[in-house]
Amino acid sequence: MSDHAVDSVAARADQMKRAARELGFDACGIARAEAPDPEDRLGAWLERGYHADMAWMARTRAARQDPQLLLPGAKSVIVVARNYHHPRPEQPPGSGKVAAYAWGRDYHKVLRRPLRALAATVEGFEPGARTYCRIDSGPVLERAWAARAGVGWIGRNSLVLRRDLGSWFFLGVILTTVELAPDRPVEDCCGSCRACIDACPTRAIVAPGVVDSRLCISYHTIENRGEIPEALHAAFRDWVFGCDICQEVCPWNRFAKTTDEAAFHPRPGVAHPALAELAEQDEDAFNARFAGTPVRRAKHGGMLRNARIALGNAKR
Ligand code: B12
Repeated sequence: MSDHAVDSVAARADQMKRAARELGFDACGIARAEAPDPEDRLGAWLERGYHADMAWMARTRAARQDPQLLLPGAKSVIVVARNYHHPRPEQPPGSGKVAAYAWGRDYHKVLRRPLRALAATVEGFEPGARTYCRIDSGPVLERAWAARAGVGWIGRNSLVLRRDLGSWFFLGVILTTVELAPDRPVEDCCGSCRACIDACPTRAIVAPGVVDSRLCISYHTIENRGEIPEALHAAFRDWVFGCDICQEVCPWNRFAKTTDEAAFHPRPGVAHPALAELAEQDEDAFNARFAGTPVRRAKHGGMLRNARIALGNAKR
């Protein structure tokens, strides 16, 4: 490769990072589009059944591990992070808790446009350049890419962490056929801390960085479309959608700053819905209350189930 080519891959990478900042992203890093998971951690996770009933995780295994299946000719992977942190509002008595990522407008919708605009920047570098963009909606190992791109390190709770933001951020990924200078992974700063492992009330973090979804409150309250095993009910406490315990206890989250994206600020009635009301709410009321937020993913029936468990816990 000539010096000029090296310069241009570095200059293009810098330009991408500037564009990402201008579009409101809090961090941006670049990785080579190599196999993201050579140790087959995803395979081991699936073989142990840690994906619970998320059959789509098993179905898309090959694509998650090979970027060439998603974008033939891919050379680089651009990873962005967007802070969604906002302090938890005061919890009224008799209410349940919704995970912070779901308090505002759905992040898929908020971040789609800026991610597309960032993709347009890289497409402008070369005639015929192609991109594949996803935010939590494609068969992409977003956290493995984020670690490779130096956007953060993978914490014991399995979340990507940064010294400046903690873990309260969404990830977005762009695969591209354009070559860009890659970044280096950052140092793992968890040290000997095991606060998240010890705080999880269902012991869902079965090894550092490994979550068994069959035990995870987040999985059951968001993704599980069936019954929640009774043995787990008490540990769910007042969580009715998602769970933030393994993030709330993380010392790095003390450094989190409130997001400047107003769309992620808590909407009235979303962070702490009244349990008695939620457990009786009809489908129209559910849809109206949570319109445009990620909470819709649990569906009306799922939220009734979750609210009844939390109501039972409140009476214990
Ligand atoms: C399936 C899924 C879930 C499942 C399973 C969670 C899990 N830990 O795997 C459930 C429903 C439980 C879940 C819950 C949550 N999720 Co989720 N989830 C996903 C999804 C769609 C796939 C994750 C996945 O591939 N899991 C399978 C395992 C095997 O992969 P992995 O944990 O990513 O691990 C890989 C690498 O991290 C690597 N690895 C692991 N350890 C190490 C160590 C080293 C040193 C290295 C180099 C690599 C490495 O190995 C694995 C394979 O490569 C991603 C979006 C995406 N497409 O990636 C969002 C995503 C991971 N979720 C996200 C969020 C916000 C959450 C919740 C916080 C929501 C909430 N408040 O309730 C919780 C957190 C619970 C937790 N501790 O994980 C964010 C995380 C952002 C961040 N800062 O990390 C993501 C990235 C979505 C997004 N675009 O923002 N989630």
